[in-house]
This record gives sequence, C-alpha cells and structure tokens, in this order.
Amino acid sequence: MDRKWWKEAVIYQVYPRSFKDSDGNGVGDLKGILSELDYIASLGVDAVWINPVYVSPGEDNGYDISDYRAIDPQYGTMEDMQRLIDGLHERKMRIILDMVVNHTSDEREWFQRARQSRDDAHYGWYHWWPAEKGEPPYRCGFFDSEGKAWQYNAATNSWYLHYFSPHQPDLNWGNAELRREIYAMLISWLDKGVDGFRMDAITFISKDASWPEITAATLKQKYCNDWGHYYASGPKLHEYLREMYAAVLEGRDAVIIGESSGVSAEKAPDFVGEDRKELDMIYQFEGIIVGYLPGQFKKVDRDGYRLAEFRDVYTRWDRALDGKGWNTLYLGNHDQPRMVSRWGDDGDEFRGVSAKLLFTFLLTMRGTPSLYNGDELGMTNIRFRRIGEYRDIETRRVFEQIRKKGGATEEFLRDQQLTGRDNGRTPFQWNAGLHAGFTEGEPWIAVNGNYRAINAAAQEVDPESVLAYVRRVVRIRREREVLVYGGYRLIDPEDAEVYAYERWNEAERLLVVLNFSGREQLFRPGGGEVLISNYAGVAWVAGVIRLKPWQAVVIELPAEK
Ligand code: TEU
Repeated sequence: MDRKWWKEAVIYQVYPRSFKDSDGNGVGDLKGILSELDYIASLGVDAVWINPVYVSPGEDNGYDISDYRAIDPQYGTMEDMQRLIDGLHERKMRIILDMVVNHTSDEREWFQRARQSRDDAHYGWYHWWPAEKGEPPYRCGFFDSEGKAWQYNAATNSWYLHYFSPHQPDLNWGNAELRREIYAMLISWLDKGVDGFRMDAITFISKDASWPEITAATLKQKYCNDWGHYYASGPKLHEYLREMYAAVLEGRDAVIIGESSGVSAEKAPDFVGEDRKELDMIYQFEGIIVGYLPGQFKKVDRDGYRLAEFRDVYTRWDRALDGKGWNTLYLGNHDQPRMVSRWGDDGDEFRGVSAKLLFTFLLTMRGTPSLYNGDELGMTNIRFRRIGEYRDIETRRVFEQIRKKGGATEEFLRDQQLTGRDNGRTPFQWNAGLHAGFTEGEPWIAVNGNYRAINAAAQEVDPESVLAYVRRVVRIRREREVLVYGGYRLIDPEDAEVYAYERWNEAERLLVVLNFSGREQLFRPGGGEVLISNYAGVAWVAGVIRLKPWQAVVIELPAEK
C-alpha cells in the first residue's frame, strides 16, 4: 500500500455552528475556531474537517448552499477562512472542507433561474418531471413532511427532485456544463490552500433519469429496504467520480472522502480501490446503524446493541478493503448522537471509562479515525423532551410525517432522545461559566445541563480526564507505525462482551482488549507488557486479566518471527 498523509492522519471534526461563538449572536463562527486553534493542536490531530460555512439560508444548517464561493456572514468572511487555512497550516495541520454537490439550496441562483422557465439555460441543471406526464413515480424525500422527493413548480408546470428537503433541489449531474462548474469551484478552494474535501451524500449524484417505478417489493428485494441503497446505485456514479477525480484531484496532494450512505462493504473497493481513482476513502454507514430496528426510522433496541454485530461490521469492512483500499473509523459526527451515549454508557459511573474505551477502539483500528468535537470530553446526549426544543430539520420533518399519519409521535420523541442528530449538535462545553463558555449571547440550541461537570477547563487540569486520555492515545497512534499500516487480526471472535484484536507487522505486535460491558470479564492474553489502559491498574494474575467494567487495555506482545 502506498504511504499517504491521510492514511497516517487523525481527523478532528469541528461543527462550526456549535464550537465557539466570538461575537455573541449565539452561533459559533470562524473567529471562534481561530481562537481555539491551540486547543485543537493540543489534541495531536493532523487534520480538521469543517462542516459547511458557505452562504446558505440555513434550512439544513448549511447543507443547503446558495453560494459555494463565499462565507455566510454569520460565520465570518473569506479573510477569516484564509486565516483559518493559514493558522492550521502553521500548526502543521491540514484542513478538509465539507462540500455539498448532490443538491443546492433552492435560493441558489441556478435554481432561481431554472424554476422560471423550461427554456432557461439552467433548467437542465436540475431534475424535472413534466406535469403533462401525470404524477411522478414515488421517490423518498428524507426531509419532506410527507416523505416525498418531488415538488411541484407552477411556473414550469413540472416537478423537481429533492432527496432531502423541498428547499434542497438535486443537481443534475447528467449535465456536463454543471459538472465542469463544480470541478472549477472545487479547484478554486484547493487553490486557496485547502487540503481536501468531505463530499456530502456523494453516492447519490447519479440518477436513473428514465425514472423507473420503484415499488416497495423492489426496494426490499434489491435495495435492503433502504432508499439510501437505491440512491447510491445510480448508473453513472462511478463514471462521474472518476471524472471528478481526474479533473480535480489528479496530481494534487489533496484528499477526497465520500460520505457513502447505501454502500456495503462488498461494494466499497469499487469506490476506494487504489487503482480506481474515484475516492480516497469513504465514511460508511453499516457501523452506525448497528442495533437499529429494521425498516424503522432510527429506532434502537432499548437493551442496547450486540457486540457481536458491531465487531462483525468492523471486521468485514477491514477484510473487504485489506490490500485494496483505505478504511475510515468514526463513532460520532454531526448526524449522530453522542458517541458515549450510543456506544458506551453515559451514566455517571461509567461515562469516563466507556468514552476512553471507545477512543481506544477508534485509535487502534486500521483506517483513518475521525474524532467528533466534544466527544473528547465525553459529552452526552441532551435528550430533548419536546419537539419544540429540536432545531434539526430531520427530526422536525419526520415528526410531521408521523403526526400527519396519526402515528406514535411520543414514541418517536423517545427514540430521538437516543438517536436524534441534535444530540451531537449542542454547544461545545468549554467551561463551567455562562452557556458553558460557548457564547455570551443566547445559544441557537440549548446547552447540555451537565456542562458544570463535563467541560474542557475541568478536564485540562485532571490527568485522569477523558481529554487527557485521548491526547495520550493519539500520541501512541502517531508513534506506532503498526497502528497505521499494520494488519488487523481478530482474536476470540465468539466472546459476547470482549472485543480483542491484534495489530501487527514484522517489527511490532499489539493486542487490544476491550470490555464492552458494565461487568467484570476474564481475558487470557498469555503475556506481554501493558502499553496503556483506561484504568490505573490492570489486574493480571497467572496470565489472566480480570477486566473491570468497560476496561480497555493495549498490550505489547513479542513480534512474530
Ligand atoms: O447526510 C446525508 C446522508 O447521506 C444520510 O444521513 C441520509 O440522510 C440517510 O442515510 C438516509 O438514509 C448528509 C449530511 O451529513 C447531513 O448533515 C445533511 O443533512 C444531508 O447530507 C443533506 O445534505
């Protein structure tokens, strides 16, 4: 495998809206991030991924872009962005921008023109169904209050396609002029010094514009009963990705990471195989849906998930890409609940140790890890009770869909306490002061009430904090080549509560033992030296470790001959 900076990197994701507010309007901004660059550098990370800050009406917190080449005034100016690029580079970190090219905002000039007349040159930059043909065939609109993806437009007497909200019309990648415009825009950002892109919903860009009827039965048989799988199987997807790579990435040292809903481990090499030249890495979804009840919207088993299923997904993905392409790891981001609430135990007793265990996993697996801001403090789900507390378009629209059908809205709200996206979007908890030190104004979304106990200032002075542990494990990952390029080997695949694996190469061998339970477990590593653990001591008697609840231990073993 070729060596690349992005294979060796640890990525830190900053959600600008909730990170730090510099001007008191209650919304985080670029100057806020600039004021905390030393904090970010202190984590030891190599690259920072910034969620969208382009001009946007904010229907979907910036994922509805109306100007790709300018910064939204609520986040700052282009000068601030340039200072951010330079400030990160000065500190030896790279910057990855989030880019949304599956759709635009309906306020984007292209769409404003397109919707005036079928004769407008931009009409063909979007997808339309002429009303003389009757109603369009059903497609699912994720953020639509009726769950539909077609919206009628009177001026053109036609329907436009929107996989997300009606304010997010899908771009027509079949139009070569549009594609050229997108590539030029991406290059203009690389020219400013940006080091790569996280491409939003990129697997959805190719559509079968013969618009076949997709019945419930087809969806079930061919697409795992998931619209994401259908949307990710467009006929020209690979052709467009290759064209984009050739036009934008070829010959540059930038990275392109695709958010890849609807892609299975088996198909992953088609996207990131090193000979493919399509994407460098993808963020997969199979890991994040472990424990979801089938066919239901973000509903999880209240008894938790099964470790066997979790371990199987990560092991399958590692095998699928072994020797072929490069993997990624994440357990939280701006679309997910808080990592410790979903995958660990966020109660007072085990919050710290279980968060540390999850970081041990992320930082010792094979693949580039992305750490989501706030998770390094063990921040937890806010668990809103009422729909009015939510800001997220997804939660609000799905609530509407259920209400319109007379469904169980109370039950939906209970599920959202565990899985809703706003759980991961509450303000970063800097200190025990007003609004957790995030803003001097009124925060755009409620601050989690536990900020007096969970905050960065308190953890800075506590050598046992989650924050201190994350810094230690990040350092270990950077020092040990085996943790980047070494192989992955599963140990004891049948154990119901303990996930154990080795990372190895000719010179080094590390054994990672993770007790994914709140009970003590016995494990027999057979020797070696403890490199790090999330508890002060490791109870080791006659070759057997008595693992404490949520204990993580990394053991150095003698290298294989
Ligand atoms: O997420 C889109 C995405 O691919 C999935 O979350 C998708 O909605 C789901 O798999 C459907 O089954 C991205 C962004 O990360 C998110 O914040 C945006 O809201 C969304 O795109 C629209 O731009």
